Amino acid sequence: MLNRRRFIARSGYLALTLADRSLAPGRAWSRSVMLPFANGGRELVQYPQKRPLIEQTARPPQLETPFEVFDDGVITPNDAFFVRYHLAGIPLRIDPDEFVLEVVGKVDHELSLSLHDLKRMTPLEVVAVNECSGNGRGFFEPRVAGGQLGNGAMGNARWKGVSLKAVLDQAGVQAGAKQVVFGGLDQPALSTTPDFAKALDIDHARDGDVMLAWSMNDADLPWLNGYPLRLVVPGYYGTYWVKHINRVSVIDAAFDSLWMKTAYRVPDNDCACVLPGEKPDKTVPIGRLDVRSFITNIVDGATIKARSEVLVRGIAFDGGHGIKQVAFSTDGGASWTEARLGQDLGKYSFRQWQMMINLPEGLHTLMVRATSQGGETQPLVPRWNPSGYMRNVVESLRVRAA
Ligand SMILES: Nc1nc2c(c(=O)[nH]1)N[C@H]1C(S)=C(S)[C@@H](COP(=O)(O)O)O[C@H]1N2
Ligand SMILES: [Mo]
Repeated sequence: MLNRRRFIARSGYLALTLADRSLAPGRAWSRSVMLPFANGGRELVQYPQKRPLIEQTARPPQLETPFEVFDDGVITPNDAFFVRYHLAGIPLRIDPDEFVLEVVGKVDHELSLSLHDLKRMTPLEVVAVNECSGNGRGFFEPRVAGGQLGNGAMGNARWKGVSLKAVLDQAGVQAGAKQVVFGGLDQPALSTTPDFAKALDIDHARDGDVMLAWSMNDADLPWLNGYPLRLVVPGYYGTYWVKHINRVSVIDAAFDSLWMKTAYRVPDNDCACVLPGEKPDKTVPIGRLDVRSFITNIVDGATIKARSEVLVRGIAFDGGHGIKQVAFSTDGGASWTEARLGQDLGKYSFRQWQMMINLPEGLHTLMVRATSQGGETQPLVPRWNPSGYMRNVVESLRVRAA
């Protein structure tokens, strides 16, 4: 079934062949899913190194994780991890022995580092959530333009690499440096489209947490998640996590590009929101993940056993303070009980929680609401912005106890 999309790995040389899927014959495992909003029908498709995932677009491949995966464990498996690209020209051949990362710009010594060079430096590991800014965009009311994602454009992994600070220190950042710009191997299909590049302020780039990662969950990065090297920006939206990164450029001005100045901006206010349908006066680049929580083992509309102990569990995360509390309601938010938190894998990770409930026969609304160590909590009413970013309204599910 993968003969049209082959993954070739031999003697250290890797190449990915993605089929022209419009010509592909029917797929044996062909299944589809219905995301819970209008026009939510999606196909499941299988790419190299991936299990069947929800197809958002084919060119470039954009794949969403089926939500039930988040109930399997606190770490998202590599083959289930979502995939987001902007440009159709994704790299199809990469030789890890030839690959180099260039460090250029306002530095004392420009560097050209091989994977081997990077792997000789002091390694760093972190468990961190990568979430797309538009995760859950399909639920916005009124609807907004952009990928109509369910809640599967997120994942939690153990990343291993080297701190960006160590690499910048080796290059010697010069006085007057303002930002660091990151570029990857993917390219626009048309020369009129700007190349995908993102920037961080110099202090953020040197905070010791931002890293150049070659490993995800103790394996090489999957091709579609940025093989052989990607930026990991713990606590920040996925847009900054540049994949196939091969260029780090230190500049003495604010980076002027579509991807910083036009796209990935949110209203410049405390809620990053405006009244539904309105336009913000002023915007800023999107930053840290807002706090969220999900029920993972029960779906909306499910029937559960009445008058018996039923286990409910899920995940919570935020932009790097760590989860302080997860509150659970079985009466539509009238009263709340604290859930039990699972193992702490660090402040950037998903945190599992669980709760026992016991409900009489009838219809009930279950709600979950997380609070971070920074005191941030989820709103009960959805916030809205024209790009459909940062959704974090309290999730609620209706169940029938019988
Ligand atoms: N090179 C490159 N890196 C990229 C992107 C891209 O289009 N090209 N998209 C970004 C966005 S918007 C997101 S949400 C994350 C998604 O990471 P993933 O595909 O590994 O899940 O990658 C980021 N890094
Ligand atoms: Mo994204």
